[in-house]
Amino acid sequence: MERTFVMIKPDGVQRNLVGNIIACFEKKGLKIVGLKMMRIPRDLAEKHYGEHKDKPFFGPLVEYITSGPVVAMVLEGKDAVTTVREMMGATNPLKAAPGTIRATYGMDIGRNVVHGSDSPASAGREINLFFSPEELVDYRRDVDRWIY
Ligand code: 3AN
Repeated sequence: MERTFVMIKPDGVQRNLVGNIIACFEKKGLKIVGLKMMRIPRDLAEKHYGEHKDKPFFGPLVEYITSGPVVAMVLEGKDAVTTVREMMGATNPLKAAPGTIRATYGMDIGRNVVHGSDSPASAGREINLFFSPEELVDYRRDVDRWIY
């Protein structure tokens, strides 16, 4: 089974969307194997968004993501990376397909509520950045035989 890194960004926490967003992923069938609330230290934010360091929005992006607590999680399931990306919708909430998380809850590209890894390679990198191996829980769900 594939794993992906997902984060409810500071706007999602401030707007009381944590439960709704986690419920979307749970109801879909994804399994939570890691979950924590945290404040992102500046150096971790800069590493996480390293690929954007030359973009004009890099400074504001780091400011925003470190501005308040986030909820970080690792979700597991068949094609978890693509499944989460499809459920989130396009980066710009205005372009996100109706029914996606960003279309439902977002208004602005700089406040798009949720992050999800864009490839299995990014997922591996981001999971390692945010979670230690002991924080990830290996367990079996009987319900999986009804999901797959
Ligand atoms: P995604 O989160 O959909 O993978 P990326 O990796 O292109 O999108 O961008 C990372 C984050 O940077 C986005 N979630 C968004 O918060 C921010 N971002 C991307 N493009 C812009 C932009 N043009 N203006 C402001 N913020 C942006």
